[in-house]
Amino acid sequence: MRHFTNVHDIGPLDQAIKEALQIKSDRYAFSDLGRNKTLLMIFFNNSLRTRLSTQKAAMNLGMNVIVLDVNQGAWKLETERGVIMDGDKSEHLLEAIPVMGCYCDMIGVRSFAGLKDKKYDYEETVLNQFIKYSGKPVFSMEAATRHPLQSFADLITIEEYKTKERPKVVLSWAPHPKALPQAVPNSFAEWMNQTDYDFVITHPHGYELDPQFVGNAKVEYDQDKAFEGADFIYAKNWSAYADPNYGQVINTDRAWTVDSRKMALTDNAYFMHCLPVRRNMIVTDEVIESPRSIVIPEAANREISAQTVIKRILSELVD
Ligand code: AN0
Ligand code: CP
Repeated sequence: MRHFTNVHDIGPLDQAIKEALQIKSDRYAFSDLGRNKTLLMIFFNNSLRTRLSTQKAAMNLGMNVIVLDVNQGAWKLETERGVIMDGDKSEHLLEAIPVMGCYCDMIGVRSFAGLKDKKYDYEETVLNQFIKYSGKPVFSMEAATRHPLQSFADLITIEEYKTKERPKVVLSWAPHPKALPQAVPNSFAEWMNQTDYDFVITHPHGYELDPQFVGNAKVEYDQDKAFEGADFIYAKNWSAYADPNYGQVINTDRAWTVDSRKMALTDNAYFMHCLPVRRNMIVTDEVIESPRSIVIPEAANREISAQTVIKRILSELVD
């Protein structure tokens, strides 16, 4: 694997899960693989889990790690080509990217959707520039339309906790005061579509996701109905995808908050969320603190998904 930006880059999922579980059982087995190799992590947006888990994963493989928060200490970067740079941005991404590529063997990039220009976001303009101009393998640490390291960790978690061959997995929209990208739900749906789980998406009218990610999922507008018999509830807020409301908050109805009444409709489902989560907006204290909440083991698996991806990229590096 050279680049990792979506589910298709990782090949057969049963093999990827097997490899991930092997890594989890002995995470230092390949601690020489990354010797004298450097991972550069570039953050255009905030992070807690991705930053820590990816750095830990690289360290488990013996790598050196450099982290750059673009908005803290680096020059302000222009990302659009053709702009007359007479404003506050001192450097263009088209120089910054190949320079970054000089100092490392692979690059992880976090660059969220701007939520203003759907075409710019959905063409993955920033991530693709890293792939094109860095000269190095690139993996996504959440880009404009997907968060594949999260989705891979989610899949590993479901595989560990499922008690039925074909569990019912429900992705539920939940309210949030600020506009959030569609990357997490898009990506989760993309990965779930590659499994044979019974996969259902529920959200209010107006929150339809891009059909390329919805795939074969069943879309159910009645949240209670969607929750019936579920084995896993995966809650997430996202802003509207459909025009003319792209990137906007069109509903903050707290009737969609995941609470104990709704969880009682499920088949004793596990509760999942990628975190960070706003309590009593997305999910009540009671549900997230309940024994069926697996948000912490889910977050712990971020180290495992990152290590599997970095290990595969390292294995194919040509010196
Ligand atoms: C981000 C999002 O929704 O994409 C990151 C989630 C992993 N969340 C927030 O910005 C709160
Ligand atoms: N789930 C996740 O990616 O969290 P961070 O934004 O804290 O990295």
